[in-house]
Amino acid sequence: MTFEAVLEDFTRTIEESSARLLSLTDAEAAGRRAEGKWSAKELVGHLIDSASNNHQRFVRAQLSEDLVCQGYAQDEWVRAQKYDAASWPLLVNLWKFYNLHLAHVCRHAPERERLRERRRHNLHEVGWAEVSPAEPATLEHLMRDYVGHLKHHLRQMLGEV
Ligand code: NI
Repeated sequence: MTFEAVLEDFTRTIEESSARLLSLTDAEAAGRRAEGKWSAKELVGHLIDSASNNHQRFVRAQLSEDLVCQGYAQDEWVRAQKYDAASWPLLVNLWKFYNLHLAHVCRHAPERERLRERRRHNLHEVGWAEVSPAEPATLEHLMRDYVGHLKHHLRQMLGEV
């Protein structure tokens, strides 16, 4: 898939999924599918954390030589922010508009930065899909990986997206 097609799909996914998520009631979104699993509120919270961390990465990568990114302890982040006690429409809308901005950031990253090969990276540690530390990585790779992770969690919540 071309990068342009990835971004079109990303934008359509944000619009369609946010509408479907907003049709859940607050109680439905707070309910757990299984003991120890995240509720929909916590999953969207996790996606907000992913958006905010990757926002930093997408911008910082354009201003630095390497692609060494800070990680975050995802379960602790979800717990610390009490996503279960947050308003469902607020969470979904925050997720939606944050991601529409990220689509804008991805679309406008200069191609030379987006495709520049970076020998020093830690995508094998912070990325969602497997990447070899021995191979150079690009910012586009990180952006595609971000969208892949987002769609993976939406499938958990909504089925096929
Ligand atoms: Ni995740």
